[in-house]
Amino acid sequence: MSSFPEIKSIPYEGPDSKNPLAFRHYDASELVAGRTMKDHLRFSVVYWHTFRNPLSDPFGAGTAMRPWDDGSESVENACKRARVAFEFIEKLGAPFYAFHDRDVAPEGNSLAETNRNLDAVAKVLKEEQERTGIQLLWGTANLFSHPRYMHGAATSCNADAYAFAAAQVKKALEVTLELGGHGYVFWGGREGYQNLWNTDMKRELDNLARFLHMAVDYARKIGFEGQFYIEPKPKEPTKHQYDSDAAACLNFLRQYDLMDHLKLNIETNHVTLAGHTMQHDLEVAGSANALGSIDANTGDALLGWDTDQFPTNIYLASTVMYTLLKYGGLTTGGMNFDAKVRRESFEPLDLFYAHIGGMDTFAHGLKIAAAMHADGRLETMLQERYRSWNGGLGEAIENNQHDFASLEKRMLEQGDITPNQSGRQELIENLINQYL
Ligand code: XLS
Ligand code: NI
Ligand code: NI
Repeated sequence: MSSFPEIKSIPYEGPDSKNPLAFRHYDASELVAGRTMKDHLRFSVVYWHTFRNPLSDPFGAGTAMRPWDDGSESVENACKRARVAFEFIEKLGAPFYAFHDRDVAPEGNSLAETNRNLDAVAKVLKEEQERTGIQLLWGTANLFSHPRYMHGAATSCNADAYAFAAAQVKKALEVTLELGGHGYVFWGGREGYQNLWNTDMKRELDNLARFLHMAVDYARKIGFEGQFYIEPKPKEPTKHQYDSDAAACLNFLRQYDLMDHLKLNIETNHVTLAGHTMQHDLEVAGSANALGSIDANTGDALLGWDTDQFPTNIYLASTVMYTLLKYGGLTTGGMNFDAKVRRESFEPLDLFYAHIGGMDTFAHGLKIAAAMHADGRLETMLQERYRSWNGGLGEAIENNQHDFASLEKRMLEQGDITPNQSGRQELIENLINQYL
């Protein structure tokens, strides 16, 4: 029985379409810069928001109307929900999905029972993947919802909680492997602190790194070849999350010899919470060869928390795609909609509108970004700005042929610098608007 009987599948109808249940820009098979849109964008639907979020807020109960869900924490309900999820993703036409272990299957009364529950639902997920061709972008473990993780998981003060988390990740890795997952994400749910007076930060970070090494070792041992990622976020739920932004994550990975194993999964709303632009963190990750995947959502400039809204801003999407293309595009990663509909958008149909909007925004952004690269004027202006480094003094400095004494000698002879040139910011901003 269909849970979305009024919807067949979302077609591509082109920019002039007035049909709200059609794509105006996302045409999976259209070639852009030599690659299909499907391969460029690698869209992924998240299980936790789209199928598990009740749309509650701190002031009120959930509003989500999900007729297929009986609200129970039974394995039967979980299996049924999994079938509905695949009907939705298939009709939408997204090639990937992502989940936490506890999104798909209920926690049991013991770890053994919980693992059995997960195996039972994973069986359904596998059947549905085979039926539809939809693939698992990445798996992950929820190490933050259960009260046992009140002090964190891999950074907990309680060694038993650490051990439980290890067992949970071991199982999540096995399931991810079984489902052919392309990757595995660590978002540090409660890996951070509320108060430094009761926190041994050095010890917690050492233990977190040890945990990640153990995860990578185990994954390789069982034959998992997917990409690992960590996902920066500065706060929420803790006051300070250790993986606070791309630069902090890279420093951590370098310090603990993990750069070969993990890339970054950058989420728009997290980056803005950290006080940066998405372009900033993508550059930080990209220039360190660690740009792995994107959690595509957006925050609200007037609200200081992780509102996880669907992305609809074409300027932002074009910027993201421009930077992604600059660094070679997505390979193992994807454009994962870590986003939820608003509490007032409680009907199943709203899930379609939300995803169609997000996919079209990024497809549109991709076309704009590809045009910007093909035209090349932005790149030319950037290169122009650094031309003093392409020969003469700049080239000699970059070839390490100078030291402070030789540079002083040169400036004493010259007296002062050659005049600076304009940065042309306004001209560049005007130019960008020409492509939109
Ligand atoms: C929470 C995170 C989370 C991760 C997966 O803010 O975005 O949803 O993406 O654990
Ligand atoms: Ni988030
Ligand atoms: Ni996320």
